[in-house]
Amino acid sequence: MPPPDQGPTSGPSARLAPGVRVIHLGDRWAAVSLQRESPELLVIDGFLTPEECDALMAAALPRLTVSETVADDERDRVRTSQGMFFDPGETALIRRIDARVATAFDWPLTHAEDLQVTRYQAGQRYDPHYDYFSADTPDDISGVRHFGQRVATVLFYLNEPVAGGETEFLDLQLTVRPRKGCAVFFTYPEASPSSLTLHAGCPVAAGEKWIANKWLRRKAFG
Ligand SMILES: O=C(O)CCC(=O)C(=O)O
Repeated sequence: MPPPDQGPTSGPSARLAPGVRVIHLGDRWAAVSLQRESPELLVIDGFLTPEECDALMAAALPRLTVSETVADDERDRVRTSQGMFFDPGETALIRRIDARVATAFDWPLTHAEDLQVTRYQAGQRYDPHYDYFSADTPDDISGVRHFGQRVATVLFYLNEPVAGGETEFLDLQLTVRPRKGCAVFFTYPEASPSSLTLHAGCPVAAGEKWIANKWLRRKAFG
């Protein structure tokens, strides 16, 4: 485990050889249905069980508030959804998911934000954005000095909207359709557009879309 003020030397990664189609999550194995390099991007089926997805949505529902973005004044324009954060290690389920993320992507639990759950209703979306913080948002850059930059995202789909709600990676010409329990992992070791991680949550055309996010940091968080 690295000291809290000093990140691990290399970044989070599944460290899978090209073409490997399974990943060990610690307590279970899961199927890798897509693997790309530069940036490392994996789609992992069954990272969460359907029951775990249902339990996360039920626990999050009464605590949802309007979602924020990296720049609050932008929130109506770029992200229209409701969200909440679980407290660190709040329940056995949260601890289990944290442990799977740490094992799968070889990254200390200390260097990760709390699990966020987001609900999009019909018509809601998240416009194209990067997950790292930029120098254009001074408050966030001050957070980066304390907690380190974000270096990877784990995005979990908790349900399947009736229509729409795909995640689009604009630089990669890649569209991922939400499938319950599936996780998308992608890395951006450099906080720059050269990471090719510009992505968007497409508008939900019908039904609801529920996701969870875990962002991994360069330094200890919290
Ligand atoms: O909703 C999606 O598919 C993408 C969500 C996203 O980009 C985010 O939460 O940072």
